[in-house]
Amino acid sequence: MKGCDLMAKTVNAKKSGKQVASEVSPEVALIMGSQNDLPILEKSFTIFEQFGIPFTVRVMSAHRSPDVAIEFARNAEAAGIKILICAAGMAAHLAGVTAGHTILPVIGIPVPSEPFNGLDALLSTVQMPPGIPVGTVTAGKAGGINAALYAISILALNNPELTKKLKAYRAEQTAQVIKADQELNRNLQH
Ligand code: RP5
Repeated sequence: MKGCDLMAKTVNAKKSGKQVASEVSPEVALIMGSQNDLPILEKSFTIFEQFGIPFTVRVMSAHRSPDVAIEFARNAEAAGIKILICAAGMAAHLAGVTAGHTILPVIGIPVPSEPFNGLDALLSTVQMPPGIPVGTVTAGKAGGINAALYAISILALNNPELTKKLKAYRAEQTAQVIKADQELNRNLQH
């Protein structure tokens, strides 16, 4: 999957193994502060594709293109977006600035970078002043996965079909751990 091909495109659920452009309105907006943050958000793409959630992907910086980021946040609700996910590194203000311009839930993913390995982005994202919350997830690629799953759990509140898929996802995950445990013990006995 080439990130630049995806920028500013609305994509829908995986069909026949391919992401497809869609007329369906995106439910989730995935925003990254730099295209260098793409490897983190690609983890979210995979989860949303798996669950059939339409999403849009943008590169918008709170610092380098602040007007674009703010305009997007202001218009998101009217555009039918339900949740925004923001991935940014260093002095990561993208999620906070976005949250300041919309009442929609905003999930922040801190992106690790030199020299502080994401601690800077974590604190910048999570330490919001009272009144403007950002739901902050794990830094890095695990955060890409968890941000998507967290967004899906919010969307599932009003979507029984999605709830079913989420429960199946968890059950499969549990089955994999149990299988790994059994295999490990089988191997150790030999
Ligand atoms: C942040 O600054 C971006 O989210 C990125 O993680 C970091 C560095 O940006 P680049 O110099 O890699 O574009 O705004």
